[in-house]
Amino acid sequence: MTEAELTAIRNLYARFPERVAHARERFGRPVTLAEKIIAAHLTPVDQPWERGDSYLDLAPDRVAMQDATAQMALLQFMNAGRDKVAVPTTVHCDHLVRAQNGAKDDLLRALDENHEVYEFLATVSQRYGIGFWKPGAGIIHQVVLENYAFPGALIIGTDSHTPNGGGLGMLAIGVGGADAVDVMAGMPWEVKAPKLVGVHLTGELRGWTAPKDVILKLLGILTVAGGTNKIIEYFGEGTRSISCTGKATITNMGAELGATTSVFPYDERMEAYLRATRREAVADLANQYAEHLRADPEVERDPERYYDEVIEIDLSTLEPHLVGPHTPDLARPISKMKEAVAAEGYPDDIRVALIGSCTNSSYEDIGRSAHIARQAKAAGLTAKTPFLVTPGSDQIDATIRRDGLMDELQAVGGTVLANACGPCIGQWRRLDAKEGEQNTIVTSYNRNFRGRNDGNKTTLAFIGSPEIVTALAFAGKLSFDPTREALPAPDGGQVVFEAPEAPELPPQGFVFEESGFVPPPADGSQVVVKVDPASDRLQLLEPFPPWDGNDFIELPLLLKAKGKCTTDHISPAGKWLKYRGHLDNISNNMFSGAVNAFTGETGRTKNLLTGEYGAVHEVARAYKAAGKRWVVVGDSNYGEGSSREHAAMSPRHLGAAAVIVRSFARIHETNLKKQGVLPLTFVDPADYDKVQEDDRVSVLGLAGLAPDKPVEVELVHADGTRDRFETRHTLSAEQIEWFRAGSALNCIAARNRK
Ligand code: MIC
Ligand code: SF4
Repeated sequence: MTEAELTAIRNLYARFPERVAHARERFGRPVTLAEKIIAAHLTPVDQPWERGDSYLDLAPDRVAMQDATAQMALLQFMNAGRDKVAVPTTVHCDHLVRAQNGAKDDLLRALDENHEVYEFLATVSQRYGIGFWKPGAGIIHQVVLENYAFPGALIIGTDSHTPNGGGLGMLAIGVGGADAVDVMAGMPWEVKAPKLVGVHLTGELRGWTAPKDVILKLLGILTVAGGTNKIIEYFGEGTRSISCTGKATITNMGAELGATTSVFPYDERMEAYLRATRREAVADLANQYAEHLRADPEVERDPERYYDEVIEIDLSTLEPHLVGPHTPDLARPISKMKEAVAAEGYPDDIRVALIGSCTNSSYEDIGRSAHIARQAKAAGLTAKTPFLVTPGSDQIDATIRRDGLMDELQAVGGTVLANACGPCIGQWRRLDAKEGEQNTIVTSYNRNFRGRNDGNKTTLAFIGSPEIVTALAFAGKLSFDPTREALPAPDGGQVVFEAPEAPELPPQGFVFEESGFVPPPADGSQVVVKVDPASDRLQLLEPFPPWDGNDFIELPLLLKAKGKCTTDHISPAGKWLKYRGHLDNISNNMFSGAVNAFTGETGRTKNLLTGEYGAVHEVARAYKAAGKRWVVVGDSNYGEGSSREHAAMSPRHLGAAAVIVRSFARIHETNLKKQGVLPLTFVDPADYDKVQEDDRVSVLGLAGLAPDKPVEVELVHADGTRDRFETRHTLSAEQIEWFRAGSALNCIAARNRK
């Protein structure tokens, strides 16, 4: 930690007492933790703040970006007309490493395959004053937790699991690249004032039950849309029974609720983590300001008065859970898994078990898994399935190696992968299952959308805690309940696993690994940013054209998507991650995972000019070539999942004028706004059913587009009949300017030119 970083923390803390007092005064009541942190970051201090209604302008303390999203963010930033980033910023190379043979080989191959992209990210970072974490150094969220997160902070990150930092008592929020560009360009960050959900944790975590089970349980209660535009604030004595990294698992996966972010109150477990990660000075400061880093005491006594919604979870009776397949909110306790396997016909044989990822690779997680492995080895068992381990960072990796935990996992058949995203994001060269083959895998990751891990839409992925996944690897059966059942041992006896136990922090301290970090030079103005004009991986951006001032009249319907349409459906990752810096090339994946509501087919649609069916991106390109823009219609929680703005930029690039859905996920809706695409929601969700395959769509009254004013949409059906209905938008006055200018970036660039 540098002196400048410590000074910034000191200055922020010094603001807390006054800002918090001001917030109490304005609301005329005690305030919650999230409210305190927001109050300390408002810019200006006095602005309208109605939960669920106003837009807040905030000043984040820092920006973090991972390689797959940083490319597009930084290509945009280069057009913003700035010389240097306005706030501390880091880039982390984690998503582009493919998992195949194990850490060493995989990393070498990644350095070779992605050479050009890493070179771009390294030079653009140097040029604009950004810290650069090299490939292999770790996954963004783990590295941020170890180095930059601190209680009371506000950071934004171009990755939906940025809320991982909430485990250390901060508001860490996932955003699209264009939001990061605003902040790096010195502008405030804008967000809809979130509603607050209070989650009251009582009792104590113990035995097999892990922090992961808290969030899996909550997903079952709130579902994948239940957190949209809300902050999940945990409170109650149960919070103290969860380690800092365990809290981070819970807040990380709060992204799966669609929540703006999640946060825990500052406590001694966080203090211990700060000290263990060599940030004693931050721990001392946090202790000094501790009362501001927790909700006011009245909040816990009468939570209904302060939160929009309160949920109770008793940790003492919470069972380990497994969720899936295909969605993280299909939750059930492990004791009900046998029934689910029988009733749903899930393949019972587990083909691969995977632990780690940004969500679950703490010292404690690996220690608890190693405890299971140790017991298995003593009984003569080895893993029945391939067992893949992804450490979250170099620091964790080096520490668990030193302490022998890695050896224990390898001794029972574990393969250690690079400290990177790998199989979690489809960067997995899986050789044991064929495309189209139904099969079961278990992971301790956070997402399990179709095709997510191995690109195979018929793989069923179930998510559980690392210790449960490890135990399942020895059974090889999804229906096995390690908390109650025994496994046959080679000596003819039976093995019953004891509940896992492990220290939350390494007794001998962490091994510090900083060789992966390149700080920016004091003056980067002479650094040349490398982008080869002939590259197929990087492409400089052209500004999108401004709105022409006319209504959208009878635009072809490109696609009506049915059911779940996540960003993985709109712009899949896996093999496509390669093109994250090349807008035209990546656009060839556009909507390739979306289900066509008329045909049930995936990734194909009718070209209304020719009547023929084709890949959605091809049809879009045909419209573009014919000088036509187009409209997409979608279902509920459209754009759930990733922060990748490619899911908005590709549509914009190929001609999207408007996207009309039943409801949006937060980050994706903002991404569409940023890129100048109109995001509209049906006022009456039943109007979705009026949309027919050959429709032309008009969006009317755009000259009068104003905040909170509904927008009229007309469908012109093939037989000439019409349907008219109202849609809503959530654009603020400023966001309407983005639409008019063609994108938010066009607005910033125009301002910086003045
Ligand atoms: C994810 O977990 O889906 C990712 C890959 O980390 C994404 C970011 C991306 O698509 O690059 C996310 O969560 O935002
Ligand atoms: Fe990487 Fe997976 Fe974490 Fe996303 S969820 S940052 S892909 S490890």
